[in-house]
Amino acid sequence: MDRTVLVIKPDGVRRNLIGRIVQRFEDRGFRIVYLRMLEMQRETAEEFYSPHKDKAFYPDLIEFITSGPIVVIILEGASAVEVVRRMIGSTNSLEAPGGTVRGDLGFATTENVVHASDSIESFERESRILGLT
Ligand code: 3AN
Repeated sequence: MDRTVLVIKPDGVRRNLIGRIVQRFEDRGFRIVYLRMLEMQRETAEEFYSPHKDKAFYPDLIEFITSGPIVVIILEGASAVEVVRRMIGSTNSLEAPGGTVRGDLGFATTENVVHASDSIESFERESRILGLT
């Protein structure tokens, strides 16, 4: 069994989508092994998104992710990283296919409802930064 980090971003929380998002992953067969609502501190956000620090959208991204509560979840299941990435859809919600979280619930790129680890290494890195391990 693999594990992955799923984050419901501030737009998802503000729009009262927590239940519906979590439901999708439970319905698919994932087990929730950790779930917590928290506010990401600026320092944590900067470390979390450090791979993007030279991108033009980085300041907006930091502003956005620290703009309100988020929900941090660890999901466990077969090929969790790959399957959850497929279930959230592409970064730009407008291009994400129907049936994915972003395709069904999102309409922007920075404010794209959820984050999920894109590799086992990212899962380990994000777990460490978020203080989950
Ligand atoms: P993903 O979340 O699909 O793995 P990443 O890791 O490439 O996407 O980007 C991290 C976050 O940065 C995205 N979730 C999104 O909020 C924001 N982002 C990525 N690319 C762009 C972009 N071209 N314009 C605005 N925001 C972006």
